[in-house]
Amino acid sequence: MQASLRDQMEVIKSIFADRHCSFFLVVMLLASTLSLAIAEIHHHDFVVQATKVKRLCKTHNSITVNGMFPGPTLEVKNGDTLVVKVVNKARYNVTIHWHGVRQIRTGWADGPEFVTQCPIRPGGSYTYRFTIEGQEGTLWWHAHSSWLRATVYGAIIILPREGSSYPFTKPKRETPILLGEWWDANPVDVVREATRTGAAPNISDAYTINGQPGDLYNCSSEDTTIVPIASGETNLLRVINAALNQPLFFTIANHKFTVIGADASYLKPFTTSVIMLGPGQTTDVLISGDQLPGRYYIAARAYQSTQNAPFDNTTATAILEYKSALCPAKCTTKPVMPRLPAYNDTATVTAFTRSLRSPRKVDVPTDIDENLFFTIGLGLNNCPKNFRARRCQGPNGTRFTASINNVSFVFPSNIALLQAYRQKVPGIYTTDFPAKPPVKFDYTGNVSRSLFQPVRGTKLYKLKYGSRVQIVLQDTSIVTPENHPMHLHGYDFYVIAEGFGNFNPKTHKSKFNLVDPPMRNTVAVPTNGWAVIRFVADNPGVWIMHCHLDVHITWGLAMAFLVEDGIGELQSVEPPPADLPIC
Ligand SMILES: *[C@@H]1O[C@H](CO)[C@@H](O)[C@H](O)[C@H]1NC(C)=O
Ligand SMILES: *[C@@H]1O[C@H](CO)[C@@H](O)[C@H](O)[C@H]1NC(C)=O
Ligand SMILES: *[C@@H]1O[C@H](CO)[C@@H](O)[C@H](O)[C@H]1NC(C)=O
Ligand SMILES: *[C@@H]1O[C@H](CO)[C@@H](O)[C@H](O)[C@H]1NC(C)=O
Ligand SMILES: *[C@@H]1O[C@H](CO)[C@@H](O)[C@H](O)[C@H]1NC(C)=O
Ligand SMILES: *[C@@H]1O[C@H](CO)[C@@H](O)[C@H](O)[C@H]1NC(C)=O
Ligand SMILES: *[C@@H]1O[C@H](CO)[C@@H](O)[C@H](O)[C@H]1NC(C)=O
Ligand SMILES: *[C@@H]1O[C@H](CO)[C@@H](O)[C@H](O)[C@H]1NC(C)=O
Ligand SMILES: [Cu+2]
Repeated sequence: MQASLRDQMEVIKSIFADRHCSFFLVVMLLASTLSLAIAEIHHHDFVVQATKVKRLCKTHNSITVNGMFPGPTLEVKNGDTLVVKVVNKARYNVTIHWHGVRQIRTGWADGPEFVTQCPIRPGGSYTYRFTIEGQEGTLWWHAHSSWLRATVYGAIIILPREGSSYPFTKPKRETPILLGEWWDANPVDVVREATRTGAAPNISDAYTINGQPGDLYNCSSEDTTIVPIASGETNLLRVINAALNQPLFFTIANHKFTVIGADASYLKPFTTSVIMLGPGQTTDVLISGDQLPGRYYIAARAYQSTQNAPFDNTTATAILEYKSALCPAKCTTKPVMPRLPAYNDTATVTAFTRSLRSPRKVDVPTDIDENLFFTIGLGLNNCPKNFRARRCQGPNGTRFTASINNVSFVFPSNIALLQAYRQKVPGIYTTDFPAKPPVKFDYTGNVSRSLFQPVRGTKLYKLKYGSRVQIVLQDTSIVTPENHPMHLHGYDFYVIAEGFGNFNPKTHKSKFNLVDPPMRNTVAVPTNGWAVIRFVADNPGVWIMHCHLDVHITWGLAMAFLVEDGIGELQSVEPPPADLPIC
């Protein structure tokens, strides 16, 4: 049915082919069901280009979409189709990923460079076409090429479909809150320098809220983001962690949050004064204008789960401003500053993530077909004795690396994995990604130095269409334990349990929540701990799973699933679009 719906859309689109009209209403009578479906097709043009952006007293030639930083917000309804023509006028290769969009059968539009497509070269273009189905809430889009997503990102808002409504009282106002990370340098230079030296990349110079660092930074207070509210109203904040390398705490002075969704899935509402988001994650919260009219700081700063590693310890702020506070004209007092958790407050993170529940009983896959155990963590590559010291500036003359099950992922460089799979091009990848680590060890203990160096490889794990998959994601303490935000493309999954130390199948099964676990696309695996996720492999294609800390994906903390076609067209990947970039 989906295919015929798409065909009808194609026909209607050719009739209404008017690129200036950004979206239009299409009413479709589905002959097969005689039901009335209302879906829109939204056309957008994204021009990737260098733009002068001034932050922290200095102007940079940042790469943006349409000259905007952050980029444009895409607002759609559940069931709508997006057609985004991306034109690359920058001097870098680029791709765009629609983070969290399931891309059922449309893997060609997913975006990760050399996984589902070759990059859009400077001067080139590519039109991403996909339908958002069965998802509501907040997602986002970002570049999936080098570190361009530092400035190439924006919100995706998915409203309930026509005739349906929120599972909570309709908020008066809705505000996307994009948390970002800013370098007083070219982010592409920062990652290239790290790749050359083998050392950890330079830390950022600021965090941002909707592109602005806020009052606590030099040359920034004139442009601090203002979030309006009126006494008595309830507003929805759609919070997105778009930072490259840092999990962030987020809070507002004197105001409580009612958490109602994450990663475009609804949650059982609960209240808290602080939330934590790993990069890639989104959280929807309601706030009420129930405090004295005035100005209150909204603040974001680091949750730092590693010890002895340098990190950006600055604080981004925006201002929640009551409309009756008559600001800025008659506003003299400084906004109220919230108390933030300590940088290393893992207990607060644990309390928050343990509060996440689906609104009701959900259909968690049981009778697991694929029982996977993945160790995730860092590593160190030894350098030959006579190797130029310039290239081995990691700890003790090594180079940093990272891996899953001791395989450090190497991306192809002249074809995308999905293309290689469909065109049966040999020699690009193998399908022997290990289902468990090659060596059993005390993952979170004092790990022997002899285990630090992983092997490199482009290994995929093959899944039969429809198989029920469980993955235990186990952090290791190799080099340092760390909270890794693990993101799976093409799927949402249930997070059925998490804990600290080594996962123990005998004792930890009793902790599994098979009733109302939260559904996500990115799980923040506890530092020196583990998380268990489950999903049904019902979306054919090649789907990367990776740590959403860009520094870690750069070092190889990734792998990919190859999900085979099922039976018939509706269980198969669509043919590639004619304009799919080739290498
Ligand atoms: C990284 O930081 C070092 C030390 O501050 C600086 O010399 C270098 O230029 C920075 N690299 C980039 C690419 O900004
Ligand atoms: C802000 O500027 C002052 C004066 O130029 C300087 O001393 C200080 O280091 C700067 N602070 C930050 C956070 O850059
Ligand atoms: C942030 O880190 C710098 C450099 O390590 C340190 O000097 C400063 O005191 C730290 N600031 C805070 C608020 O922790
Ligand atoms: C967090 O950091 C503080 C100060 O740096 C330290 O005293 C405390 O022991 C740390 N807590 C944890 C749980 O590591
Ligand atoms: C580097 O060497 C020092 C001294 O031999 C040792 O204490 C430290 O643990 C080493 N660090 C790593 C990451 O291997
Ligand atoms: C970790 O193990 C090494 C030997 O494998 C030992 O030399 C070192 O003292 C141990 N460190 C700790 C903190 O137990
Ligand atoms: C990873 O593989 C390398 C090469 O076989 C080996 O030296 C290392 O000990 C392995 N590490 C782990 C954690 O399995
Ligand atoms: C850009 O992409 C092409 C493949 O389409 C690749 O050959 C080239 O190395 C890439 N350029 C950079 C700078 O990564
Ligand atoms: Cu990571």
